[in-house]
Amino acid sequence: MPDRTSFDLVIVANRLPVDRVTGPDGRVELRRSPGGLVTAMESVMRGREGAWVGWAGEAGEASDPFVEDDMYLVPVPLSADEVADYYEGYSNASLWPIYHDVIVQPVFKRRWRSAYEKVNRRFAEAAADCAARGATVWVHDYQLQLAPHILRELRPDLRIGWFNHIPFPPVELFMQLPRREELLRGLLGADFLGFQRRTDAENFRSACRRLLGATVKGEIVTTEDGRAVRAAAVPISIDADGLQQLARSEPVQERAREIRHELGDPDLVLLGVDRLDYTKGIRHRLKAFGELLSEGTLTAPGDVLIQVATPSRERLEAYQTLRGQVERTVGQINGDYAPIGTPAVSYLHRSFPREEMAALFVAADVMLVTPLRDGMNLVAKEYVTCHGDDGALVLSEFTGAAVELQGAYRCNPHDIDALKTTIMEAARSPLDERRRRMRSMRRQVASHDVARWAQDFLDDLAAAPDKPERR
Ligand code: ADQ
Repeated sequence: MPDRTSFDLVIVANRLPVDRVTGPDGRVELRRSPGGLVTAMESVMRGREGAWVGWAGEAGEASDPFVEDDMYLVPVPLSADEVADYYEGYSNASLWPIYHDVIVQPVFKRRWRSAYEKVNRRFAEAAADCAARGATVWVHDYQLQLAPHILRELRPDLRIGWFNHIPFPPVELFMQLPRREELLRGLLGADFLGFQRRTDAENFRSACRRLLGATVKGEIVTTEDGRAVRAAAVPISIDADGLQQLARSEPVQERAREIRHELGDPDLVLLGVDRLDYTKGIRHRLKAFGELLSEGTLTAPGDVLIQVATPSRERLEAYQTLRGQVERTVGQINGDYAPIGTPAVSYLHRSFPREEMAALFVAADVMLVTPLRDGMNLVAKEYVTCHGDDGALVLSEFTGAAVELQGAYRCNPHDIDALKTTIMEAARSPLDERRRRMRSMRRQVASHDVARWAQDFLDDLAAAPDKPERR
């Protein structure tokens, strides 16, 4: 247990790895917080003594720092207004749509932008307070794009890195953001900027060139004050070993058999696992599945779809609309095609323990990962790691994972006819072909796991071009 208050490695992310939840009786309990970032970072922090600065998920006063799982956790307070303005507003209703191809219309409000800056400063100050001299500070994601610059002003001795878990948009979309130059300058406060794909890093560098007039040579952007900042791809991954062991364990294998049995022992189990987000292409997937049933290419209850749709950002209108659309479509498909007692779509709108997720991956013959845009998509990597050789992955071209997982059945989810063809190709492909594809993808993920990602990022950060004044 760390007995210090200054650390050589400090993680700064919107959320802490655990949420504090106050029950109706006033009792506080800690709950693992949702999302891909926490899944990835947990295994990185294990075994390293470090601090993690983030919001504990409840509006109001923050508690004092506390130690959990050998990590020193520093809660950053957010008022109810700040949750609405910085998090739900600017982060998720302005930035998120712009960074995901404007699938829904972004909303800009000056009040949200002010809150974003204020909160970024609070995170940066909290990190500055617990970082040892010369420490490495690793800032995460789109909610904290101003923090690197603020942190550098507060603590020029620090080595600062930032990783973007979501895509970075083409400059034509990025340009829509009011006060866009300040975001770029905010990021350029870092020494090294990591992105999921090369294209994302290129988009960032182009934005610096076009909007700041910065000099860009290869992966290096030179800032207005003459510092050199590297922006490059470091694709995130999963704890492949740990997950594979879990998936192969007898309880998980048994649970996978039980899931198939509970579904009525179908011939074909398709699976979708996503946060209920408009970027994930859930509607397109349901449309394709519904049409395959209506044409009689697939028939229930022999062919079924399990759709896990984790509740997400439920106070935002775009998410409420999506939930309504998805639930109506699921109802329609079941109403039209499912016999009594066995749904064609098993729809699960809640969170599950890791064991149950692994069992679902083992149970599914074909995994459908069809986002319209996704930074990486860890679910694709989890499926190929958990499932045996006889699985098949249908994967959207618009995910970061598509760059690495060459053995997937690639699809353009906007093209419903092509999506249907790809789903059927994956479902009907000969075993030797599926085996070849699954093995190559599993090897790729195993050799590029989350530990390697973190090490690569930290190595890149350590090796990033130094500030001129330090030389
Ligand atoms: P997310 O958009 O949250 O992450 P993703 O990469 O798919 O998306 O990660 C979701 C994680 O949550 C996976 O580990 C998945 O197994 C888990 N999960 C999903 N539904 C669940 C449920 N009902 N119960 C329990 N666990 C569930 C963001 C970016 C991605 C990027 C990650 C990591 O949008 O593109 O891959 O960060 O950088």
